[in-house]
Amino acid sequence: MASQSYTAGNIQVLEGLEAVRMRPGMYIGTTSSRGLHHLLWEIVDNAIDEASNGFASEVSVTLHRDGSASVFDNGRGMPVDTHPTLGIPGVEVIFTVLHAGGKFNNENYAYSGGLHGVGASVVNALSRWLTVDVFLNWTHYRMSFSSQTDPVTQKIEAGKPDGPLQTLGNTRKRGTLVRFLPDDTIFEDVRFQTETVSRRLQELAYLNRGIKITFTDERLSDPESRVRVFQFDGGIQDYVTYLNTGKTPLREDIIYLEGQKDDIICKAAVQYTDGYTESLFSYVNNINTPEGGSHETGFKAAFTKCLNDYARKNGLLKEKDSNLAGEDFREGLTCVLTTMVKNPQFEGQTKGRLGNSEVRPAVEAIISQQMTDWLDNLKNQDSATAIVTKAIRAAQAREAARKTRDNIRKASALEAAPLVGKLASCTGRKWEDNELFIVEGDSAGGSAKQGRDRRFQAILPLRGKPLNVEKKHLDQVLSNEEFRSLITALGTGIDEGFTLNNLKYGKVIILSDADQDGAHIRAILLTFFFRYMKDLINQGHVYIGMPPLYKVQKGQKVIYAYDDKELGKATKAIGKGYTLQRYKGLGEMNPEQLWETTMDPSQRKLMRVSIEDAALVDRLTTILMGDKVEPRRDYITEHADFNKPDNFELPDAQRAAEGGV
Ligand code: 0RA
Repeated sequence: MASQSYTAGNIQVLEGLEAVRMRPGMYIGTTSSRGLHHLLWEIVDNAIDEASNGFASEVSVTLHRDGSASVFDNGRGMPVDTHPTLGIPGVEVIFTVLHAGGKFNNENYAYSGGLHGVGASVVNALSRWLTVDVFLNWTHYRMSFSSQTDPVTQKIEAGKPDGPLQTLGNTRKRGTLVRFLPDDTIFEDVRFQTETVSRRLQELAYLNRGIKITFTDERLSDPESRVRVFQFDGGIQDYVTYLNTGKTPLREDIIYLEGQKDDIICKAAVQYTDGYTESLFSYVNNINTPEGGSHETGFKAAFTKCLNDYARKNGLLKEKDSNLAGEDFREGLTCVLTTMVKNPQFEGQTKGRLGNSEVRPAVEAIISQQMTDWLDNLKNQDSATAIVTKAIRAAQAREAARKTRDNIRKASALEAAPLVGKLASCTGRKWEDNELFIVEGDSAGGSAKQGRDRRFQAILPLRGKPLNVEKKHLDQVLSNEEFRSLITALGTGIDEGFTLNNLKYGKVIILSDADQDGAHIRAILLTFFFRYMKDLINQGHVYIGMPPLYKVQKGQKVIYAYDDKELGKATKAIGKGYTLQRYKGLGEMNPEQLWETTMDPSQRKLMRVSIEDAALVDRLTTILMGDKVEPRRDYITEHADFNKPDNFELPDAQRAAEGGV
């Protein structure tokens, strides 16, 4: 990497700081837990940029017991010399002037995180205090900032320097250490989530080959999980191996494609499994693009074309055969695609799609050339043939599925004949208000049918365990009666034929027992939605109903408890002489109880299902649903509880009490 001389003069100055506290949402999107983590990502991204541009080899992130977070990199050290026009040290500019930073003149850093790049000053503005230690030229410098109340106006001014830049002494270290305490008057919740941070750092370590990222959570007492080190010398190839944990690869080798065209760098790692689903994870400047965009389009076009050409050239496709579809070549494919782009434009509702049109032809050219080389290589002929053979089979299955799907569409046009006797529909006309309960077992289904409010609650009982969709082709899923009922009931169609507009229920609620079997059924249903109706989850329509585990009763007074902690509270509240009932299953509750505890909107607890991190969910569904037992058992024992508190929907009554909508 170029060793130009960097001075504070390189930093462009655009505007002042105050605005950030007035409208934090404008800068970090939200003041929820997500926004809080955004602060940390901002500082982490800067450190990773320093490393990925070749100036640092290590990044350490620490969550401290006082609630602060710190990020260290062993890079060049932020500039401490005086800014030519502002007359203050470079670090001070970086942390007090909005939009300061080399990121705006693209000279110092070739590529940097586009979405998070709001600037370190935003982090300072939203922190109680922030300190930066710079180790540079054998000297240890420090500057600290904090919120201060103006003695005259009594206004809180955040991010003010506590004093001038200090010189603390000599050091042999090199780099930058930033530590900050998020302001609890701004954020709803100021606790960093161990797993959220850990996951993101692991992802960054995969995406930035070789960088050693150390994560320490000093708040944890368990020495095993306190310190985690992420370093992957195989980069995205290691990422693909990780994503395929629990899957069976078709071939051992991972196809690795890499190239640069103009300013665009593109890398892809691809491995086929014997499964049927497509898992393509794309990134731009280290930021996930779950909605795809021009880089994905370019990749897919090149990949499909190269493989079709290969199939023809080698007689696997005959003259009379039509080309295979892109999706046929992506069945069972796991791919990580990462692109570096200058000035990325993120589009779409969640800014999850890359808009830059110049990226498509560049990626297409890089992948075409690289993939052609790979296919031409003699040692890859077996793998190439296996890929084409698999795609041909996928095309046949797709045709079979299309026929079945058409049949289902015709069936639902005939007033959902196959549903008679199963679905108890509701009378309400407003789809948004209507709820579909998918209930485990006929007996619980019966109670639910009797206990419900039929004006807006529909019940679909499921008999036995549904088909495990992870291991099945779409046409097999479609010929399964339980799933057909579900698809017909929802009204949306499935997979390519899915249209959210036709959804008949605002909430789709999975109701299964709080035991192993129940969890399994829930996982199968979630996998089904995840694979074939992803937007149902993305748009927040899927919920998990939470039946209580205990009923504590004394005379007329009844308290339901949903876990052991609540049970403790309940028994204390109700006093001596209570009776305790433990529910083993939904089927043990009578209709009134089921209504009261699990279905009544004013009392029940629902958990909204979200796809925070598609890569994680994908890996989890494979581990939980795939055919390898080992990773599944390991996962379940490690993470017995994957209900994230963020996702709880409070009962209406409680919500009103807490002043929510
Ligand atoms: C030299 C010049 C500039 C910044 C840095 C070094 C630098 C920034 C960070 C952020 C985290 N660690 C760092 N280490 C070094 C200013 C010009 C620019 O922002 O590109």
